Amino acid sequence: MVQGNKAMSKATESTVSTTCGYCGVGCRLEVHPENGVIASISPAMDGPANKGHTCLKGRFAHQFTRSDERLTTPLIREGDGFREATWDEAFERIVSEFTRIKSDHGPDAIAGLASSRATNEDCWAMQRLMRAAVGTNNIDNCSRVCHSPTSFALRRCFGYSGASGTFNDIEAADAAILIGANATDGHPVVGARIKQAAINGMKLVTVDPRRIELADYAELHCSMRPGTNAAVILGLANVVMTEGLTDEKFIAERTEGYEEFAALLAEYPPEEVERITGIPADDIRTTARIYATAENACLIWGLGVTEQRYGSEVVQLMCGLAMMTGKVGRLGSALLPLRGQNNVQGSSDMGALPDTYSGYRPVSDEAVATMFEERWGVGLSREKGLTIPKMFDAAVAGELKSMFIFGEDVAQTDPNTTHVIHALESLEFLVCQDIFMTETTKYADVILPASAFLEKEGTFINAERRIQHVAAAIDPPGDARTDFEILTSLSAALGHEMNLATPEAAMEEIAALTPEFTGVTYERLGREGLCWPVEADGSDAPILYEEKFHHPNGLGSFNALPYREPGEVADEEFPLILITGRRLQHYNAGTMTRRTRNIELMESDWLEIHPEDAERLWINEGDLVAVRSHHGRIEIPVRITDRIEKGNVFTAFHFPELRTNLLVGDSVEVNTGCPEYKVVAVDVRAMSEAPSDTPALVAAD
Ligand SMILES: Nc1nc2c(c(=O)[nH]1)N[C@H]1C(S)=C(S)[C@@H](COP(=O)(O)OP(=O)(O)OC[C@H]3O[C@@H](n4cnc5c(=O)[nH]c(N)nc54)[C@H](O)[C@@H]3O)O[C@H]1N2
Ligand SMILES: Nc1nc2c(c(=O)[nH]1)N[C@H]1C(S)=C(S)[C@@H](COP(=O)(O)OP(=O)(O)OC[C@H]3O[C@@H](n4cnc5c(=O)[nH]c(N)nc54)[C@H](O)[C@@H]3O)O[C@H]1N2
Ligand code: SF4
Ligand SMILES: [Mo]
Repeated sequence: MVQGNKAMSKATESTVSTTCGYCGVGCRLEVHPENGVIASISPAMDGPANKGHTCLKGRFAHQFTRSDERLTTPLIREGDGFREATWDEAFERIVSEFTRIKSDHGPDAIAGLASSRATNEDCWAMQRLMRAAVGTNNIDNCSRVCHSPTSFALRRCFGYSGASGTFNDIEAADAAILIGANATDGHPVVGARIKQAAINGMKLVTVDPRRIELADYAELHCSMRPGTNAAVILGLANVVMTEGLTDEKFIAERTEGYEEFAALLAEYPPEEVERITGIPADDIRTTARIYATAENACLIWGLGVTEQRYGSEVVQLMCGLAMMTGKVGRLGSALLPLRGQNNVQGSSDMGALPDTYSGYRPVSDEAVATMFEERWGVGLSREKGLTIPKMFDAAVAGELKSMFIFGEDVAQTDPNTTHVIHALESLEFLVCQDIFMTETTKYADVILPASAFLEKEGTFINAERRIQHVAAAIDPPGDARTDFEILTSLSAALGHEMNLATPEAAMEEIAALTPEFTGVTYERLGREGLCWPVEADGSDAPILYEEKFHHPNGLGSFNALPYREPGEVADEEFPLILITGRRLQHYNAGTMTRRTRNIELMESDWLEIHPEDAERLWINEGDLVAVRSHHGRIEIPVRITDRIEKGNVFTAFHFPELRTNLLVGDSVEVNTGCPEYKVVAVDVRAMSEAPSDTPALVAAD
């Protein structure tokens, strides 16, 4: 397969059409390699999500591919460091350790993480490796810490785990509510589409505790207390109900459970919602009217909704709001979760999850499990595996002995760094497969050098459920191999030969075993891609639920879920709420963007604080401050801005040296285990005033 890739990239020295490997927008790119390196990248004019545009990451952040710091050879731990090794040595080590751990403790003492940065075919191989070669359902991906609440809620209310429409709904909508998503930074090309639509007359309402850039283009910005989204949605639905703005026909013919939902709404009049959320009652009324009276309107959301203690409940309430107004199932009326990583939709669709096979079919489903057993020729576990937070707990408890972490930097990006590092240190054997050394690889026993998206073939699925082709433009550096080759050959070394010679063969298997992918072939994907479910004849589904929901009775379900307080609240000792999120210039762990010229645009991070809080705390612009939470302490310079509300502070998590996630605790979403990254009670002090010690921390625990 490596040879296949090499041959392919040499054969196409001119232009290679592919899909961006950063965010879930899924921009199509034209890559121009020259002499084996990437000379430039331009946007594909016919890219369905980007229509001739890109952001600064997709277009310019490719120099990381030729960074001197790329991993180019397998590494094996030796003392405090690593020594270079051959692929055979690295594989032998993994096989002998996995075999030992399996025979001593059983296969469930091993767990794997699949990379949502990698392709569907890579993630397919990874979940198959864990299930069939190792024998466990301990497999998860970063959707856990991201939009798993969205997936849970959409399946429960509507049936499918994915947006109900595409980004084309934005231009077709007369109104939109953007809640908990900072699209101009996180999904810049979609942010630009929302901006343009607003300029062209779409009525936009933004709901966010920060005055995000898109608030400047909105009809109304609702600034709210973090963690109170449920009350906001219940308030909007209350107004819709009391003002008679419901779509009675839609409710009667297409849904169930409305009576109970309506009964709950009576408890959330706008004045009560103002008390909980801080949004003026009249703004709740205005927002509800804008949404409900528009002929077509969209609900668009991000992590401000999901990375919360009750995130999956809020998404269910949003489904209720859409159904009671009949705003789902047609062009311009869509529910659009802005999925994060380039392939987080796909890695989950592929079944890189502890409880489901591809297409979200439970591992306990006898018929499904038997079908996989027949195809793969092995017995498969019917037991649900561990989610990411549970893996770390099990490692600390001594029950989980080994992890295989493929393309995730958990020691930087997962919450409560102290606990994560304790977990990684507790493992007997850790394998990492990445393109760079990371915070996580520091704890590895074996490191496998892999390839980035510009160096391999496969497919990604964007936030529109759109399956798009990914092509290799250059070769992997040194002895690095494609993720697909590593995973399939490691599986064979572990005794399970997958017989998947190429990523395309993997897609054939995915299509054969997964109803939503039945009609998918590389040829059919073409330049436009296909939005799953794809029928046998190749027809796809940009708009879901036109006639019925994907439930056995065809009905959408309302769920009556009350507002509940977030897991952490400010108190005397920790009087401010820290919100974490993203910056335009950098991407998640930052391993890639920090190794491009984006670093010149943003060298490090800062803490945003409101002018009145800064004054009260004797803090000036640029001062270094100490930020302390129940869980840890960091130091960071401040920027004073009135884009953040009094009482809140904000920073991102792209710079390992700042260690933001030391501050975040163990509070997770009730149904899915998604961390509550968005609400952390903290204390901020000028360094001169700050207690520098741990004693205060111990006392707080
Ligand atoms: N440049 C860049 N782009 C990225 C990424 C990146 O790291 N950098 N990462 C990618 C990934 S993995 C993801 S998941 C997406 C995430 O994209 P977004 O979902 O847009 O991500 P965030 O910036 O984390 O959070 C969004 C907003 O939620 C708001 N918020 C916080 N608490 C609340 C609340 O209680 N209620 C409401 N309504 N809002 C709240 C924050 O103020 C913030 O503006 O971005 C993807 N794109
Ligand atoms: N405080 C705070 N923390 C957060 C969040 C937040 O809002 N606040 N958001 C969370 C969210 S939504 C997410 S999704 C996570 C993301 O967290 P991660 O998934 O850890 O972050 P990434 O930087 O996207 O990528 C992980 C690793 O994949 C490697 N990689 C990239 N491409 C490839 C490839 O093709 N193959 C291989 N083998 N490796 C590759 C990169 O070098 C990197 O080390 O962070 C979470 N952390
Ligand atoms: S918007 Fe997202 S997919 Fe498009 S170029 Fe930027 S990072 Fe890539
Ligand atoms: Mo994410």
